[in-house]
Amino acid sequence: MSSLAVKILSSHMVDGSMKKGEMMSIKIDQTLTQDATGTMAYLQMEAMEVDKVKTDLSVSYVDHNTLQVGFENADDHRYLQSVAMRHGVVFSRAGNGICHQVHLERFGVPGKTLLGSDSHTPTGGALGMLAIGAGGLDVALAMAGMAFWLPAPEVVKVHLTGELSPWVAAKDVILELLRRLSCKGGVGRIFEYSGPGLACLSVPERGTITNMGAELGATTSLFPSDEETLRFLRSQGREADYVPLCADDDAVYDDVIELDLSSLEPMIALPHMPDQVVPVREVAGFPVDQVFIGSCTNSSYLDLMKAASILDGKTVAEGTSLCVAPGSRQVMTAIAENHGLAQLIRSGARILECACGPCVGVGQAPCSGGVSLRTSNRNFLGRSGTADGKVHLVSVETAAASALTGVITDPRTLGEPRKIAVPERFEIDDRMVIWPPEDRSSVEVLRGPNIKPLPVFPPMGDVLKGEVLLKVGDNITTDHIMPAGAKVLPLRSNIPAISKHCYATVDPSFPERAVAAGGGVIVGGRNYGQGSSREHAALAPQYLGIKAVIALSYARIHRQNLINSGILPLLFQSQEDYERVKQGEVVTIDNLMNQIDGERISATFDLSGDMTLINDLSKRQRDTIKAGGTLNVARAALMD
Ligand code: MIC
Ligand code: SF4
Repeated sequence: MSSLAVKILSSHMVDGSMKKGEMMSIKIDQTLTQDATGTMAYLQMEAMEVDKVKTDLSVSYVDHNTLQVGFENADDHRYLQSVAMRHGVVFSRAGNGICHQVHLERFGVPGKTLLGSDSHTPTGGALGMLAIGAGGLDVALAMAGMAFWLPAPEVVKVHLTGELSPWVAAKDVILELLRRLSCKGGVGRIFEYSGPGLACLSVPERGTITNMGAELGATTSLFPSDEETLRFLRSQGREADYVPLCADDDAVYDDVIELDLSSLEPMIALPHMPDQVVPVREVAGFPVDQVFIGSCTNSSYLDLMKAASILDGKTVAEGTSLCVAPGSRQVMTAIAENHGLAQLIRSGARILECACGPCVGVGQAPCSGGVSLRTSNRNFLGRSGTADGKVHLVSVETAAASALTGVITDPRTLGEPRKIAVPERFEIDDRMVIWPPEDRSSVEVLRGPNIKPLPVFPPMGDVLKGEVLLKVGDNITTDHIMPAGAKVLPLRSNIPAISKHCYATVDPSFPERAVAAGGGVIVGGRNYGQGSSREHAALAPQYLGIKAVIALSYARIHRQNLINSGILPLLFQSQEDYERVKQGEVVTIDNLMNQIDGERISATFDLSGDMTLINDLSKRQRDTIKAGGTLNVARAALMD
């Protein structure tokens, strides 16, 4: 009677309960980190004095901060490589590709659990693995051998029937789900794909869908491990990793979504949320300044060869810039050998290195107010590096078609698509992956000046008193709280410096005001902290003295990152209460150490009066807040 998700969860369960809403913990088989979150994760792991990682496999990727205009990123890379070798972590060098693409190709295993310090870790669900995104500290704990705690999720079956029509892609499947369910629609849920429609989706196409399950707010998404999985693993020389896995025929689900693939058409997410989805034909004809093909969502061999076949023998429109970033060195090599790279270059595409690049605002920012069509997964305001850039999310087919015409173009206007054969076996060359040595004891961990020590924080006192330093609305993303981009990303291993950029696009005076006030409180609306797993969106507020956030609801990863950082995430009882609170007033919570054990917390606002707030933390989370954050708890536990 079990779904595949429940089978994997229960075979890895360590503690807690699988009853919806309660907390459960699972054993983690594999971890991944990327450089932007990894420096913190390894600093935290070092602080826990872990000698060798306890997972079956932990991989450290360098794919985000690959632009080296100063020493900072290079310092980070050198630290990451040496700390990996010291502690038994596999290191994927800069140039080898984007973590999710490479992990799918080289390391993912059906039926295993993967925890990654990146919100798109669920990409691994394409292989039938239970792959979850988390903050760096949770990943550090998993590397230290501790179980991962999560709220027991609902499991939703997505039943696929029919077949995708020509020019309609896997991207359109997930855009359609975002249109139907919105960016909050997946919170607390696992999406499990099944049905006869699976047969037309290869593993990388499945990866596009599981990748963007993150934009639904889902805990993760997964596909069964079937003939397609075997074909993919064989193409990677990894057939030995194959195990067939699927749900029981009579599996019970919390909800079922029916999706007839043949009814879909090309879709586009309009600025500035991934769920602002409409059919491409409704906006066709609008001028496009820039097209970007790449990111962990759409940078596989099939994706890039599709783009090449559309662009073959033609030229990118005069007023449009096209940039292309292959997802991995394997993809880049294969498209080069099969003439796709030459076709792209001849068409005028600007080829970038195999990395995140424009997706995270590192290079290729569009012109002011520019329309950018991207195959990536996020289009939050300002994320492209241009404050008023208008990022739209589309399939590779729509992106390539639009690059040729210079206007938003429905790819169905292109005629017959060419058939693209995917190699039965890719060239396997893992020379850019470095395995730790047998004798790790003599490895020196190299810290350049960009690697700053972790700030240490005392536990919270018994009275929480502070000014409401900032009041924000619904759907605040981690990009609002802690922007990415080429200027800020190099500071990821330097909390004091990065904190100065906290809330930069919303209220640049926030960091200074917070320091002047000696810290305080943030008030948010619904789905507070959606988007990435970056724990800097909690570490920076913690550094600035933020003691609590009070919001209407939270995104899972950010909520846990707040708790890990010792920041109390409380809830308003109603929209009215949220509206009553004013920025600038002072909130006091007395007797906190007792109150925190209850589900209701009495607070007094000096202008709005008394208010009851909701505390939905588990016992473990309450203890974490009392101890001043997870690092303090973990240190104590590991040193026992
Ligand atoms: C992103 O897509 O926003 C990132 C950059 O990959 C983040 C992680 C980070 O901020 O380092 C994510 O998605 O978790
Ligand atoms: Fe990199 Fe973009 Fe994927 Fe994040 S979403 S991992 S920045 S490619």
